[in-house]
Amino acid sequence: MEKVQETAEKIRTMEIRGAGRIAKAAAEAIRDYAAGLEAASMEEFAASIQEVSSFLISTRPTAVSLPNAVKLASRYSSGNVEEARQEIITNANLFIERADRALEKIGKIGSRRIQDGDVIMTHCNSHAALSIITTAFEAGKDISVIATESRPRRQGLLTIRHLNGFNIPTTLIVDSAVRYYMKDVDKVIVGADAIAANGALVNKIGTSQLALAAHEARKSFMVAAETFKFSPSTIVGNPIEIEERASDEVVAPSVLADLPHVQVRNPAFDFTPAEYIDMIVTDIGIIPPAMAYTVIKEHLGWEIGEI
Ligand code: RI2
Repeated sequence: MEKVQETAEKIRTMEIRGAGRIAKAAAEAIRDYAAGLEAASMEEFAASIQEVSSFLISTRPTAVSLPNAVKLASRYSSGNVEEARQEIITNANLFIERADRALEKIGKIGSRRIQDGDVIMTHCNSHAALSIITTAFEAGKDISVIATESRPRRQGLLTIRHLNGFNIPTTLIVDSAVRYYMKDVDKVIVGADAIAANGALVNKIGTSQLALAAHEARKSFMVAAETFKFSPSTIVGNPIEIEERASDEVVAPSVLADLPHVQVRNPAFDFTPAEYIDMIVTDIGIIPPAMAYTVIKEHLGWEIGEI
């Protein structure tokens, strides 16, 4: 349980972050917990797995990759403790392998849509979006990137470091400069924390303003998302909860001390409606947002949603 708590704390404090990495870390935590779990009966085993699963899922509310990973990794059908344990270890490992392969596939598929000379704008720090960009560059395409700072946690700084490591020419801008620079952009590529059954995207706060500006300027807006970022529970009517984080990420508490009439809001994500999305690059191919329901139902297995 100690290791599970450690992983949960790292996810909560965002030491482990990015929807894909959170998912992999949770699958690893479940696997290792199951491997060492001492249970006198199947009931005890099931109750402990259930408790740890709920605990991990409760760390951050928005990225659907987290409950999807936990549910896929912790599946078992056997009524025998040793067999169920082995099933969880196998399922968790399978999930982790598939997650790694998914990033490669997204990179390969998405990079075919990138052309020589493209200027790509990206937001926050998405490993899936970066996979497309770096794969295209490594294939010899002459591209450059405009990366947003992504206030308040400034994950854009991770993005510019990553791109610099690949020798990709990169410009860092503040979030409010997105529309100003859109005229120079050919394609916008962002990641996803969740995609709803209606094709709406949930991603880092500010994503929807990139989408609006791209739409206005007739620039292509691509989303890079593994299939485990699609939300089964939206099919059965559950809304995706937007995480609101502490105000001290935005402004130091001392600044607010003598401002009793001021409150700070700090939503971590926003919604981008499907109509602003040209394509979603997934590990099973490029799809229009209208196909989100099909991905959930036919590929992901929508029974993992809570009905
Ligand atoms: P990958 C991140 O959320 C960003 O919103 C990013 O676009 C998304 O996860 C997907 O990231 P946060 O954990 O899985 O920084 O593509 O709040 O890396």
